[in-house]
Amino acid sequence: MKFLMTTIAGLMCSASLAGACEITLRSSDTHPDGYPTVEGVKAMATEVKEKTDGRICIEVFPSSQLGEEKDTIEQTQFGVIDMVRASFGSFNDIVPVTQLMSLPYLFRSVDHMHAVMDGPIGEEIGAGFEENDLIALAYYDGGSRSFYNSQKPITSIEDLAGMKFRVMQNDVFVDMMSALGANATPMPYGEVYSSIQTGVIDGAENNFPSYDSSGHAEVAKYFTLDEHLMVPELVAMSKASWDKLTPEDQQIIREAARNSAQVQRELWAEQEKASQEKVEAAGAEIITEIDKTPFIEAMAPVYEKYVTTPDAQDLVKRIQDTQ
Ligand code: GTR
Repeated sequence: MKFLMTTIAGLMCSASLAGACEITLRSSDTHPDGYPTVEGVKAMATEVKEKTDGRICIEVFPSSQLGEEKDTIEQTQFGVIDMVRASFGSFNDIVPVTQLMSLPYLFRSVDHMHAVMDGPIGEEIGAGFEENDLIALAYYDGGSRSFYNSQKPITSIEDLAGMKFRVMQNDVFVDMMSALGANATPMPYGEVYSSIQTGVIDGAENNFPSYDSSGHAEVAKYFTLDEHLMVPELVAMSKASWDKLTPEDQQIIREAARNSAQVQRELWAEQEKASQEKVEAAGAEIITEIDKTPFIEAMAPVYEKYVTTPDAQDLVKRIQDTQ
């Protein structure tokens, strides 16, 4: 008992030395603890805590504890949640320009995506979130997304005909599936595992770390590396929470978020490799020999539907021209 009292007194003392949290920002993520995006925001939290002498704390809620991605984005807009880390795909209905940024085969490679997002285009797009009550803080890596399913190895576009795939809840991805001759079933991430298991859908599409950590690899063992999507991922803050901060604290948060993107990208590169190895060892069949040309060509109607205004055409061209 005495030991316990001394320990508690010691803890209280060190807490007051470090400074108690005056502001606690709640941050949501769909992924579990240990996933690169969760660890990225935790690294940001450590830096913010240090630089504010413990005044500002960021508490990360992993595994969709605060809700599925689209709902948590809306809650962040309203200031119910302070921060969210989510894919651009989930922002499509809220921040229109993210639709263009989610177009299939828009980015040639992950390096191309980084060059675009880390340059003036990324700045411009980030600034656009503000009119939707969100502050874009940092772009994280989500690698490339490919199809996986429980039925058969897919080696060509023809193999997709009539199959049912879960996509994120947005129109671009539904249209992408139709253009490929398949059927899209939009649904939240958290419902995908059981939907594959019970045969409601044949499969889904994602990157290796998600395919692995969600357990989808257990129920859909055929993975085709067609890399149809490279979608930026974002750490965003509620404008309502942001506006309550002093300009100095805003600066600390912005910088810590940017620095955390470097941490996240390094963790991402390691996790991508580790997850691929893990799912392969567990029996997933990875089809790497795939001609992407027919997939890319099939996307013409999707581009025609979404890249309509001169501004949209200009943005897509600037992205394509970025080296
Ligand atoms: C993951 C992404 C999540 C979420 C998920 C999904 O790769 O990191 O933000 O978008 O995919 O498919 O819903």
